[in-house]
Amino acid sequence: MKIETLNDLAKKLTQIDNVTILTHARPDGDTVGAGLGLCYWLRSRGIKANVKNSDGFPALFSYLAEGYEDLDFEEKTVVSVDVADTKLLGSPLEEEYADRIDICVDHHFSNRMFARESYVDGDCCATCLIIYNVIKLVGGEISPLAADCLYTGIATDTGCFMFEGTSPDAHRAAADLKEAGCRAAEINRAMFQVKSRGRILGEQKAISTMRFSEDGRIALITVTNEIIDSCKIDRAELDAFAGIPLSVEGVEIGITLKQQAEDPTAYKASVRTVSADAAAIASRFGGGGHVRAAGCTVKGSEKEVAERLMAAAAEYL
Ligand SMILES: [Mn+2]
Repeated sequence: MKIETLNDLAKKLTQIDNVTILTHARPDGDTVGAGLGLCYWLRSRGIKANVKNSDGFPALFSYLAEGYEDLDFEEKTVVSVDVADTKLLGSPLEEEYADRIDICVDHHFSNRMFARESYVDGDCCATCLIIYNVIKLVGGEISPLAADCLYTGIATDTGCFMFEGTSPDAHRAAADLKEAGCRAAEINRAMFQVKSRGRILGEQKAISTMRFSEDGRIALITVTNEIIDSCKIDRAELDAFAGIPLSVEGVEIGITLKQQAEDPTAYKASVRTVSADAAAIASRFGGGGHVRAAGCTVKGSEKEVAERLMAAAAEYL
């Protein structure tokens, strides 16, 4: 069943207790921020809540879990945040919870509506923004740590407020969260400025593979398994490589190929665009995504894959 309004969602989230909050595997700032932010807020209202992730919480987000400890209670309600499909829960949470999620809060249009009740706002920049809006609606206090959580999700899902879809609401929420005590500058530095040494070295090697076509309007880089292994890059850090080609002046379509560890003849392509339809390009190869950011997997030699993708992209300039 659909939860139609934010009001209805707020009502439900204030009437639950003994809550397990589920976040998606390979966690990002939005799922971790929404999970812990909601958890802290529920706890501040005397509601028992825990947050779970199949992969645990990455060190990158440990500042959001300062002082967090699981509470002991008999679970009554299961809520998922930023999870578009139960598959994304990963193992073991998928096996354990897939068929018994009570409330789903999400901002992906592609949400599979797997929960008993779902609130999905595909126009909202971040699940953290939905949680923030709920708290504002109920009129609750936001602790500095909860503010850190919600800010992190909004900042990361909007690419530090740089993506086209960043709404005025996202900026207003950020201002408000700053007033609530969030460490915006520190978070921005940790999320958007600091990189591991491996990542910097990997970027250097990946950039050296950059090739251009269509008078420099299309750029492509390849991150091979050799680069990933020799630079000891955490696979979680690889997502950020997708932005590199588009950072070159004059480039309108940027493509990043990632050789797959399990199958070296398969390349996962991330397509990023300034104004072209990235989803349309990716769908030519059986993939999909958003208008400015999409992905697909293509098999073949690196040269073949690169040439096929660049040729397809040229049709969308
Ligand atoms: Mn999200």
